[in-house]
Amino acid sequence: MSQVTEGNLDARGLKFAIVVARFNSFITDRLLAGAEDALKRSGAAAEDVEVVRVPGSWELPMAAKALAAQKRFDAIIALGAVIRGETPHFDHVAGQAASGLAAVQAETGVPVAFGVLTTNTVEQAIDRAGGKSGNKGFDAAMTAIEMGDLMRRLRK
Ligand code: INI
Repeated sequence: MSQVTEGNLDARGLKFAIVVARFNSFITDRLLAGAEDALKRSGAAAEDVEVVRVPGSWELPMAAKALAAQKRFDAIIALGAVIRGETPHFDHVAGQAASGLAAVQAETGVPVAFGVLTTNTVEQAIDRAGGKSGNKGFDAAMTAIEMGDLMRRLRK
C-alpha cells in the first residue's frame, strides 16, 4: 500500500489573488466571474480574494511575481485571453505569459494557476469563457484551490 497526499477542493481559510488582463475584457470578465464563482462555491471568504488588473497578458507575470513575493496568498490565479486572429505577435504574448507565469511559481513556491486562453478565433475564446467548452477561469480557480491546499500539507 502507499501513502497518498493530495489537496482538497475546499477553499475555506485559503487566500487567493486573481490577476486578470484587461485586453479582450469581454472574455476576461467572464473568466473572472467563473473564477470568483468557483472560489465562492468552494468556501472562500470574500475578504480572502483580491483582484488585480493589468493591461494585457504580457503583464500578468510581473504582477503575479509581486503578489507571490508578498507571501500573503496560498495561490494566484492568472486570467487572460490571447487571440491569434487579432495579433501578429500572438506567439510572443502567449509565450511570455506561459513561461513567465511558470517561472513565478517555480521561483516563489506559490502556485500560479494558468487561466490564460490562447485561441485561434474569438469564437473559440467565447466557448472557453462560459460557452460550450466550460469556463477556464472556473477551472483555473479549482486548480488553485487544490494546489493551495496541497502546498499547505506539503510544508507541514
Ligand atoms: N494582450 C492580450 O492579453 N491578448 C491579446 O490578444 C493581445 N494582443 O492581441 O495583442 C494582447 N496584447 C497586449 C499585450 O498583452 C501588452 O499589454 C502590450 O503589448 C503592452 O505591453
